[in-house]
Amino acid sequence: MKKVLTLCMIQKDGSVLLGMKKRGFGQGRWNGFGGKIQEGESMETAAMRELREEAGVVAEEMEKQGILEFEFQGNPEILEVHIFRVIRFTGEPQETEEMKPQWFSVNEIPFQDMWPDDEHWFPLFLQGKKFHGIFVFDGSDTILEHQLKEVEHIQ
Ligand code: 6U4
Repeated sequence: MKKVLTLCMIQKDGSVLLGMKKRGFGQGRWNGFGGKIQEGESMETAAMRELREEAGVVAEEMEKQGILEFEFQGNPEILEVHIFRVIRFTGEPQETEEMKPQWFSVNEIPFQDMWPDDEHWFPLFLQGKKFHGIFVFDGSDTILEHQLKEVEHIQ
């Protein structure tokens, strides 16, 4: 059983926009913006909608940069998260019901208050590299095993 999710990341002038998730999955952690795909949406349209709903930002150009699979021990459902880099956008980030957005310098990413996998793949993301990864979690704080590799192309 696979559940496909989107995750939008914005990097601009040496900073990355993250949102403090106020509710739902990943509550209390800084993260990119994204979520589930609704009926009739393409993955990219879904990613853009979530970015607008959660951060008040309209993406004008995006590029897929990574695919990560997450498995939680004891749970047959696998999350497949497609990570998009937002290349151009309009609008100022705004706090919404779901997220409190904030810019972080690339040297001060708050990894201790993020999903534990982020520390692994952020360096590739920040360098503009494309990547695939698999992370197996025990609960939401412990990574039991992982694989991460740089790839030439993302499907
Ligand atoms: P709704 O439908 O709003 O109740 P919610 O529980 O808020 O859903 P969802 O499913 O919309 O969450 O989005 C979860 C978001 O978290 C997606 O953008 C993917 C992202 N995500 C999930 N696991 C992650 C992980 N291990 N590391 C990471 N992002 C993750 O950086």
